[in-house]
Amino acid sequence: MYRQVLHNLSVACLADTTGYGLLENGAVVVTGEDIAWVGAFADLPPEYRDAEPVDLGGRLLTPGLIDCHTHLVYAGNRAREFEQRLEGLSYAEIARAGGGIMSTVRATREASVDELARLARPRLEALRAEGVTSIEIKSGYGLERDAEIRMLQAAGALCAEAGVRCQRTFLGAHALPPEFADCADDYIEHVCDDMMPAAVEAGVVDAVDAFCEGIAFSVPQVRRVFERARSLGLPVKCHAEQLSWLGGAAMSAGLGALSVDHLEYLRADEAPLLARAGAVAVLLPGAFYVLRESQLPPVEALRAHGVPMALATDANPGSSPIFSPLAIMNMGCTLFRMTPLEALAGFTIQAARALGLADRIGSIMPGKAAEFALWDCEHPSELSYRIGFNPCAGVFQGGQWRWRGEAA
Ligand code: DI6
Ligand code: FE
Repeated sequence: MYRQVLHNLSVACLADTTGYGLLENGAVVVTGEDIAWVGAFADLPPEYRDAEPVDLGGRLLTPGLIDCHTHLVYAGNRAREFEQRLEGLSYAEIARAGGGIMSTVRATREASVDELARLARPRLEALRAEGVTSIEIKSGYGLERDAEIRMLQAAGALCAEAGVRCQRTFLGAHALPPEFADCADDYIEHVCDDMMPAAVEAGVVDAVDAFCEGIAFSVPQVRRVFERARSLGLPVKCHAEQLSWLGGAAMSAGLGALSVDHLEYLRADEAPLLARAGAVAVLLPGAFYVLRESQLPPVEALRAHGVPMALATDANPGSSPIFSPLAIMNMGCTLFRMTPLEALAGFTIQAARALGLADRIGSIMPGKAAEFALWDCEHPSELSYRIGFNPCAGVFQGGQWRWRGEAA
């Protein structure tokens, strides 16, 4: 099998979350698509001395970034709503008036799989230009069986064509569609008994999510969705305590959720419960920033109790029209007081845990997939430091380099 030794580089291994695991004058041996060895170049074992040398010019190598919470596939445009919020309407008021998520739903229902993939392609390219090699993409703008399936088909096709690792998440319980106005329980039954099994049958679902919120679904409704998902053998994750406290995070963690996401209104005394359940807290400072939220997630309590904290873009047309993981890392530090190490871990090893894929991706260790981002940086703290400057030189995935700026 083809073997290469990447050398003349610093490596931030992120093998655990206590430090960057920085190796100066490091080397990484790649066999096919897997990492075979990592260490100081001076210690390269004799059996790898005939591997093809690849000189990386003294740059910094990190695990490929993992964006573990996105709504990347959608049609339509919500810039007008951005203006309305600036004129004084709240996100929840716009949603209640039939705008917000429902406005994206109307456009998404009209779009074919090809059209959805075409619209999402430049968004995925923006993420990849900043080092993303794995992404989670949710449905949730179809809110009817076939439109939800089309969204997930588009997500899969888009990522397959780009060579990006993808987790597809069924988010049928994202908002109440107009066909079920005032009948939320009936819609939840439809999600559980028709939409979810059909999407699973179509082979497009890797996980199930729900929006547990006053403007969306209650804790008992989300519990029904998750119990159905578990009965189909699917992992669950939850949009919880974003705009208010309902207790969705604790309920989800109790059902073994991979992650609970947003969490601005999580109570500090719930952190031990998340820690015990092993749920990852996925923090989304982009939505916090765009919605001009003032309630901070209880980061200190999460840290103190050892709850793994991931970061993600939440890329979506409403609350987080942000396609820059580096900007999100900066926001994690500036707005949420995370450290640059927590921010990088949040986009690598902790994000891998949030997807249930930590045995395969998220750190540079022998046996894991060889999926890297290469940076013109001297130190990993630089990745959280700037806004609007992209030092990514390229990504390595599927056994090959994609240099930034080179045609795909
Ligand atoms: N919370 C969010 O921030 C996104 N979905 C959700 O449940 C927003 C989706 C949108 O506004 O289109
Ligand atoms: Fe979201």
